[in-house]
Amino acid sequence: MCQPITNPVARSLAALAVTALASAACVEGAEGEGEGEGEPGQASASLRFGHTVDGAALALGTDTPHTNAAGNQFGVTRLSYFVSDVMVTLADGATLAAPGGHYLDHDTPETLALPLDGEAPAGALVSVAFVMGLPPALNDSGAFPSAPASSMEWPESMGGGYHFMKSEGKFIADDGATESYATHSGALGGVDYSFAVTLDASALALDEGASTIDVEMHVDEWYTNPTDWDFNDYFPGGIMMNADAQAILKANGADVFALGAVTHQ
Ligand SMILES: [Cu+2]
Repeated sequence: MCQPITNPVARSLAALAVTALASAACVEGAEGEGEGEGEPGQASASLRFGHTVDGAALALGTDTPHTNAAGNQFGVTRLSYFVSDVMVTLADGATLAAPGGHYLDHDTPETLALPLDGEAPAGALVSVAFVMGLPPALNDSGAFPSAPASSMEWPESMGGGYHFMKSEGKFIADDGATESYATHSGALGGVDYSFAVTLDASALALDEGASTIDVEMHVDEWYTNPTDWDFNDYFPGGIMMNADAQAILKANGADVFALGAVTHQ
C-alpha cells in the first residue's frame, strides 16, 4: 500500500522530487496488482444497450429507410422493452447481477445504462445473460407503477402484466400505402413468451475498476430467422391477441442480441 512520506527531509526541494517519483511508482503498482501480491483488483460493470438496423445505429422517425427480410420497407418510431434478471459471469465463477425487471427505451438514454450490483475480481468473462421480457415471477400488474415503464401495461382482460416490447413504426404496405405497425409482445392466455438470452463473452474481460459492456439489439432480426415476418400479414391490425405472432417473435428473438465492446472507464 502507499504510505505517506513523513521523513523530515521531504521538506527540501530535492526530497519533493523523490516523493513525486515514489508516488508515480506507487500508482503504477496499484494499477497492476491492486491490493496484495498477485491478486486481481476489483471490477464493476454496467451494461449499455444500443439498437441497430442492418448494422447501422437506429434512428427513430416516421420515414421507412429499412427493408426487412420479407422485403417490407419500414422505419421505427418507438422502441421500448423490458430485460430481466441480468447476470454477467466471470471465468472464476464470480457474477455481477442486476436482478428484477428493467425498462429500456431508445428515446430515453438514461434507461439504456444498467448498472450491475457489486464487484468481482477483474478477469475474463464467460457470459452475459438476461431474460428478454418479464418472466412470470416478475410480470405482475402494478409492479411498475411509474411512467414511463407503466406505459407498458398489458390489458387485464388479456392476463395483465406488461408488454415485453413495443416496437412501433411505419411500413409500406403491398398496396403502396404507408401504414402503422405495432410489434407488441407479451404473455398471452397464460403462455409466457419471454425468453432467456445467453451471450458468449469469452472474448472479453473486465479490468480493475469500472467498465461498460455494450449489448446491441439488432432490430431487423426480430423479423427473420427462422420466420420472415411480412408486416402485411399482421398490420393494419394488431398482434397482441395473436399467439402465433407471439411465438414467431419469441423464436426470431433468439438472435436479436449481440455483445459489443467492453470499455474501461
Ligand atoms: Cu400492445
